[in-house]
Amino acid sequence: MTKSEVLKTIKKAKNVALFAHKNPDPDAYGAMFAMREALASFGAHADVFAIRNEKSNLDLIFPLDEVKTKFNAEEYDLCIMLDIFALKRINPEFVDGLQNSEKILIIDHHHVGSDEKVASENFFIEPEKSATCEILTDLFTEFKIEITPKMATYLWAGLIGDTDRFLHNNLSKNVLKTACALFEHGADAQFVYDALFRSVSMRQLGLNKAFINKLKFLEDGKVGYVIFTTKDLKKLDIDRDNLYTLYAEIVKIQGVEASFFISQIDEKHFKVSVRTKGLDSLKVSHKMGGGGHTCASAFECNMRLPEIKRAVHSWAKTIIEK
Ligand SMILES: [Mn+2]
Repeated sequence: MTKSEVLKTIKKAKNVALFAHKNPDPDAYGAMFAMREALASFGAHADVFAIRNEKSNLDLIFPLDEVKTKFNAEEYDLCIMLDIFALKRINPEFVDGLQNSEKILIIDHHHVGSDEKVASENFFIEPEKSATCEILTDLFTEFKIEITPKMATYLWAGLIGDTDRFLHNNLSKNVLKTACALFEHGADAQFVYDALFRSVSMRQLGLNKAFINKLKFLEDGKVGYVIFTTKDLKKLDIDRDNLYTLYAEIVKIQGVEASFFISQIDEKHFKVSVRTKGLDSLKVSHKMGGGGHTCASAFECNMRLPEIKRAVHSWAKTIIEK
């Protein structure tokens, strides 16, 4: 889709349902809530759909009490999927409804793998962008949709979240331009920083301690990994959804080129988050049926703990071989 086709589609809609990927992060929520405001500015009604995690620092930034969980496709003339292009990474509760919906528009920045399916023919995907919130800032600016301070704060949270405060290698001139623009539109930058990065709970500290104790290395220290089982999480009184704060920590270690953050969903089901300093993480994630970006991707697999412990050795070999 061209930008003007995107604009036409959203301007025509009266009732819009907004979706993002499971376990929404600041970019997912930022894109949905900013889009909701944009739609309201030209008279359309929009609802944000999400299965929210337990209360967290994200509640400080986004009005998460307003998210809806029961989706009836007939009530909407347009569904917009933000920060996600594939139905398999949407909460299963919403998938049937989406498949029956009148029209789906996708706005995303994830790389589409050769064997992956985009959920609609109406898509606007820019994989070179760091965040969906970066894409939306550009679109709103070009479409002359006013970015209010509230919208700027949502978009800023997404930009800061997906670049990890301009740390990741998805940094570009446009990221910095976007940051400047949002700042000018009144984004409450310090408030977002405090909420995202200066609000560590004692429980989180306990998790950090366990994380350091569990760290293991392979391939002469070039690959690091941790495994958190459901038993570990119960002991720490931590919800699996809170682990994402640690996904990018292992590749910060000197000499580590790639990392696997492995967490157990149930007895035969694990989630693996892959991070690299530049190596292609998708070599492993695409092979395992997942997706994402070169330096940050993820997949889920049906394995038991002993199998996972063996598999991580072969993933480590695959990811570092040139
Ligand atoms: Mn994103």
